[in-house]
Amino acid sequence: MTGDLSVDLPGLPGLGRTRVLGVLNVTPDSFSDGGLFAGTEAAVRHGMALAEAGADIVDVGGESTRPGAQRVGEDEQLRRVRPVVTHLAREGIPVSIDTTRGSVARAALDAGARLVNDVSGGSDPLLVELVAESGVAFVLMHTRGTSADMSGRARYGDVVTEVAAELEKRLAAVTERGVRTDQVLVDPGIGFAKNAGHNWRLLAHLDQLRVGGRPLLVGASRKSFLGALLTGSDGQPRAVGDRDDATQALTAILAAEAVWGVRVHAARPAADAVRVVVALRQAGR
Ligand code: PMM
Repeated sequence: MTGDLSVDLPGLPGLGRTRVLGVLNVTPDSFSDGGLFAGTEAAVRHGMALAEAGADIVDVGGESTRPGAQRVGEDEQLRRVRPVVTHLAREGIPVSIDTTRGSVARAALDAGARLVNDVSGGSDPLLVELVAESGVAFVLMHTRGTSADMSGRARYGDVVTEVAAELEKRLAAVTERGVRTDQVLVDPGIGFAKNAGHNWRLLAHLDQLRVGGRPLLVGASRKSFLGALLTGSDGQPRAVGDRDDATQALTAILAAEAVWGVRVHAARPAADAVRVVVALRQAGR
């Protein structure tokens, strides 16, 4: 199965295997690693460690998107992410910028980022314009509403067909504004306006989510549906930091399904899982 693996994106030619995006949240409040890498120096060190551990791309974000999180102003986001992107890009590490704001994306591209990861699906016209003008690779993610109100919007008849239809609409909207289809990666937005059941359904039907024939990025790492699956004998969800084994299991499955990329907190187990899949695929030829 080649799936998304033969697809080239601008600035990110195909590797013939699933890519690992390492998460670098330069935030005090992200749900799994909030506060750990809030300072520039610690963030840069962690970004380099992610790359060394096998991340193909380091995804730098300056605003937590967890349900109910406060919005972060432009100046503060820039203060958080710009020096980190600059430093990592200078080290030759491919960087993506996780932002919904055009101004932040612009500063990150100027600082050397190669991919714009927008969890709002193109809500800021400035960001869409920038992506169109620059021709950079672009992650178009599915969500509904904002982090303040998305939990209440997790209502679907058939989640797979509705998410696919809404992604298609978003894809049409950004291509109408000048983004080329071949710049776009699509992402079902695991945990964004979805409950655990919705997330599992989407993961079980990824083939229907490659809208416009575009490759998939999936971010399931450490998310709460895994915590809920791994409930302990005390009835409590498994703690965030203890969900990497389940994340790794998913990575292996996603890599075997030939998704373009996985967005994960722990790079080494993900990179190892991808290598296992590659070895099996080669042995089966
Ligand atoms: N999830 C989070 C943040 N950014 N970007 C994409 N493309 N896909 C995701 O699923 C996604 C994302 C939230 O997770 P975090 O707080 O662990 O970064």
